[in-house]
Amino acid sequence: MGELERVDPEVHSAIVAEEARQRGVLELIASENFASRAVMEAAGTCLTNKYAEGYPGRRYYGGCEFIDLVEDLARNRARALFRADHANVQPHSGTQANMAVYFACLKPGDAVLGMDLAHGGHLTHGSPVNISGRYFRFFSYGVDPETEQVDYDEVERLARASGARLIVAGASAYPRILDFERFGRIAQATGALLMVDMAHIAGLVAAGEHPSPVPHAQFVTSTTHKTLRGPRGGFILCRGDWAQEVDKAVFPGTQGGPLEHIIAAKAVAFKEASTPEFVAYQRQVRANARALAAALTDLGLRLVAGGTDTHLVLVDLTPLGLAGREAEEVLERVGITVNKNAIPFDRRGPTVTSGIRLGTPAATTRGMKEPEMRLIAEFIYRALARRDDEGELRRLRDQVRDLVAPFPWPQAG
Ligand code: DSN
Repeated sequence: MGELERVDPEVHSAIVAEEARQRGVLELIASENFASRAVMEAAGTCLTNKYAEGYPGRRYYGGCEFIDLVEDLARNRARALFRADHANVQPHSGTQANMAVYFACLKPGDAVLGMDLAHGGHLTHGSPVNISGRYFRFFSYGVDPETEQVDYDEVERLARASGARLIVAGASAYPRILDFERFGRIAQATGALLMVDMAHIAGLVAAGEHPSPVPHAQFVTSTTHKTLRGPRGGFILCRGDWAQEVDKAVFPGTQGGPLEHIIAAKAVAFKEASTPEFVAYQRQVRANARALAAALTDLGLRLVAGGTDTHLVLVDLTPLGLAGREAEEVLERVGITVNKNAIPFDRRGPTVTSGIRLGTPAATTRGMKEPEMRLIAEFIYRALARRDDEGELRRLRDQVRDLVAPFPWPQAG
């Protein structure tokens, strides 16, 4: 019996059950992944015991010799991986990273232009229910109704009309390449700063599978746990002339003690992301998303923006007469985990939605390739089209179990 099981059997059994769930289902949530054993080991260490407010060499606590080593490794690896002037690896999450950049370069009430959450943006890009939308005057751009892709002329028009001090680019449900070079030109032409939130695509960027925002933006924020496949957390890259402001905005501006065990795990993830194996993995993530998109389209489903260039696919369920919430529930019953997601110009609210978002990072980590993607598309279609047929749903649950069983779960000890 392990120590956790002895001390706290309730937490232990919930963790064991969650592990069985992760192993036994097909994980298609676009923002999830399976971190490696090495990342998990680093996260579960004595570094959790240490207070280290401040930065390497300038801490408010004694005993930081080894903590400094770890944080320097993480910072230097992040800078090298993304070819950035400066990295801050302390943000506890993507939201914290975004808040710190706002705190570094804006005053309350400043005008900011970000992507509409309902068109694929993120809560922290100015949603009225988020602190970003409460403290700053956010204006939103969306996608073109025809192409369902960002209309850059419209972004430029809105940037001028709003007098935005900051433009925020980046999305959580946008399946096409974002043109960061164009965003950079718009920011320059309108006198705005540019922040790119690359949380979803950071792994693709690291591997050269998506153009990098770093040369075009003063600030790049990210999480570490999505395509990048590290521990749950965030980080910020910025130009050298913003380094001090960004560091001050993270600590003491918006956070206290950094989570050094998680920073150690981030360092491991940045190291893993600089290997040829990681580049091959990201290539397969995209190839799988394209295969999934093509198979879903062949089965008659409509995809937002006509397909994908990235790791995710957004399915419009309107032609099936189905809401996203219902589809998420049906798919969960057959062992396929997805999330309901608004589609552009959605007529349903955010807790119901007309779409589902599918992503390939986790399934690709388990080793799945194009043939599995074609099967997955067929399973999804059958589950949605025959959602009232209990026998078919039972058969599909067995087929999903058989599909995932031979693919190793990377965290197996
Ligand atoms: N909640 C994340 C996602 O699922 O995309 C973004 O923060």
